[in-house]
Amino acid sequence: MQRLIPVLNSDHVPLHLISVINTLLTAAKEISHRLHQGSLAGTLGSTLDANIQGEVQKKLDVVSNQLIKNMLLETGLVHAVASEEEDDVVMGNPDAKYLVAYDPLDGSSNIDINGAVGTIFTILEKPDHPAEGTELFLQTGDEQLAAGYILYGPSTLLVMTTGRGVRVFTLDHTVGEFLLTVDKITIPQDTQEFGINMSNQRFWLPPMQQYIADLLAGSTGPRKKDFNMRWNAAMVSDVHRILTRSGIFSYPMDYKDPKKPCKLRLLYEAMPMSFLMEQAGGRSSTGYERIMSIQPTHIHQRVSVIMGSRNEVDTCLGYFKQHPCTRPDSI
Ligand code: AFP
Repeated sequence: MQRLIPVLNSDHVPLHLISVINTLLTAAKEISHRLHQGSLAGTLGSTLDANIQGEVQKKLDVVSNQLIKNMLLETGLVHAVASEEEDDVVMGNPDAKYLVAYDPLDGSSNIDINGAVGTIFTILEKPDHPAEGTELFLQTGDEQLAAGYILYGPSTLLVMTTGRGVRVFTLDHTVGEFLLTVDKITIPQDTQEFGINMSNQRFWLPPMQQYIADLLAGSTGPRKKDFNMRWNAAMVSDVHRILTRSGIFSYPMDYKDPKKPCKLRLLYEAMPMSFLMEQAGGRSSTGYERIMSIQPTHIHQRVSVIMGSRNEVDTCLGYFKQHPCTRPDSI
């Protein structure tokens, strides 16, 4: 099986970009080890602090964030990093050209129940025009150079793209190398499986309520086929299921907390996952627009997410067209 570096070389990925990706994976190997140690590593449980998102930080959120940030900045190849766990952008080498935005431990509410969690990352280039701080990262998803996630499950997987399709690498713990195990992912265009947090159903916009109601009606309803549901409460795990066997995943905007109508973050969750979805032949939308086209206005901006098998996402988007409701400003 091929190791990561020769594969990225064959994809004509610049050497310094390969180094940045490899550094992320060095941090990921340490995170994987600490997760698999569980209680023995003394890093389960929560801290007494909350991040800028207002979420209580798990001890491993903090540890993972520090590991990734420090290792990336030590390379001298990174101009700045943005993280779910950092209020602001952290500047690196002013002469370097790569920007890295990441969610160090997505799904961290699963840590204490031994559930799957992951690291999500996207790599951008410092813009040609003068820009500082958060402005550096305000680029559309189409500007991404590379994106992916490391899924810490029964096996530790790297799923990534540099714009030439989606590949899967599996960590061989015996030699500490990520080895190519899937050369190219193509998502089936149709599906019978959906992922959404049903407890928010009464807060969704009417088009999403109607779309999901028709899925639940199954073969007795307008879709004339039954659907299965899965919800892992970790985007990395739900997205990996879709990349592996089809599906549609959504965390739509809802009126549960008017101050926070959307949950998922655009820069370091929705954008990288949308890059993977489109590279694998899928679709990714807010319900009103392609996520990869959105011009971010803030590094912690949230967005409504509907992504997965192309034909199923198009069917869902049809409900937003058929049931026009006033488009909320927030999505
Ligand atoms: P945490 O990292 O706080 O566990 O949140 C994970 C997440 O951002 C995303 O990975 C999941 O799809 C979504 O939240 C789950 O949200 P609910 O807990 O509301 O289902």
